[in-house]
Amino acid sequence: MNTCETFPADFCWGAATAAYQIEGAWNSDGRGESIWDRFSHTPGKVANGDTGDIACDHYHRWPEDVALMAQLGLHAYRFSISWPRIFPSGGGQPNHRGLDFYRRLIDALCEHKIAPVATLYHWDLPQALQERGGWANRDTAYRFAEYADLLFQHFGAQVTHWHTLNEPAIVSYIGHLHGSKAPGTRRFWQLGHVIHHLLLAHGLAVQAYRSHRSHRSSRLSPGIGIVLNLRIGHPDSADPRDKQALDRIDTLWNRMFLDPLFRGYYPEEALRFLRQRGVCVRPSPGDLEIIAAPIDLLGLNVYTRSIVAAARDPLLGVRFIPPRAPKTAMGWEIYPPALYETLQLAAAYTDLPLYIAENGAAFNDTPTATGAIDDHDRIAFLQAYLAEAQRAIDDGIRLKGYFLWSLLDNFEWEEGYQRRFGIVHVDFPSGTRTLKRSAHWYRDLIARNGVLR
Ligand code: IFM
Repeated sequence: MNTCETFPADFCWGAATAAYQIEGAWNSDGRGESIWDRFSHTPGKVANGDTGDIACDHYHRWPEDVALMAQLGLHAYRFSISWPRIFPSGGGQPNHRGLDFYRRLIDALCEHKIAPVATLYHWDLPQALQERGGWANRDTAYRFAEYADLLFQHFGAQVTHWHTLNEPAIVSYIGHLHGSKAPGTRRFWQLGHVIHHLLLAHGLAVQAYRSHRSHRSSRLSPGIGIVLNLRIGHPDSADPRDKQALDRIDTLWNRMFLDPLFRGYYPEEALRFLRQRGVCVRPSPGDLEIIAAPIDLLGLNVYTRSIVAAARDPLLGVRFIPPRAPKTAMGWEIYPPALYETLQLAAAYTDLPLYIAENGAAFNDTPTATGAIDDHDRIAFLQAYLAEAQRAIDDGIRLKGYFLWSLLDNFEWEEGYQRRFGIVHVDFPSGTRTLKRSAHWYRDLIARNGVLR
């Protein structure tokens, strides 16, 4: 007989998306160009030459998407706001047609009693700001604070949670060092400025939020935080050099963000390592106090873990070993304890309410002859990760909610449309949405507030 493992009565069940990945309408209603438009329009950057020009056409189909969310019984919806829709050239006069779009979306969510959870920066910097140095330029942090301030003024009464940045480590290391994501630069020497200005932007936005807040009550108590993708790693072997490589990754990827946010300093080992390679992190007086100002919640994105070995790589001196265990279509190892270990790492830094802001998997979903999508592999993945969420709650970790990535199949960055993370299938040529089996499973899970085992 099945047993049902229930979650706390006030647990929040949601789903997540991001503007560039679903909206499309890339040049409609006054929207400016973003670094992702520029990147995806550059031949060779994205698989199959895919772009976010149309994506899921959510910009036009949002009423249908909100209806789907209501059908699933979501308590909350995590979406991101496209900065170039609001400030087409990064600053100056706001674009009212952009604000109107989010006004309509947020109103509709509220009408359906779905709490809006808005991310301010999910990677789509206005290209105009990139041309002035992007995140390597300190001024971008101030432009971000102005943008955030405007959104708090417009939507502060309805948006329950604000996330300042999504995954600043990806923006820093993959966008500015590895170069496989926009803006696609490989300027190691700029890395320290990029990381610091992202964190400063976060802190300045928190300051702006505190200066005018007004909120309705909902299942979520209102607040602001940041979303990190901490890297859970294990060494490839017992060789102490592999352990050292793992520690380096932990310092550069995790502690480089956690320490300034929660302790008010950058980790000395990271600063030394970067300095030896000509990378400087130069906070101005008062910056670290701004960055470490109290927040209300912490979001965590969890997918996999990394197996790390020492390598002769001149930059970081590490190598990521391909998984030997089962993996998703992204090539990422299916490793459910990553969810527990991530929460544990976060809880060592803070006793704030924690949210899984993204968790999910891409698989090669194939519709049956009748068009149904029986994504048992995704359901098994989610079930195993949610068991770890339950374990964390049982162990006293303050996990308050879970956002499944993703509501819809969407534009998976440099992988284009070939990777499907949605619990709702999107037929990209026509835009037709079809609930996968996992969507029905998630709806039932939400209704009973627990996982059947
Ligand atoms: O699609 C992305 C999302 O934009 C950020 N977190 C990871 C997801 C899967 O790669």
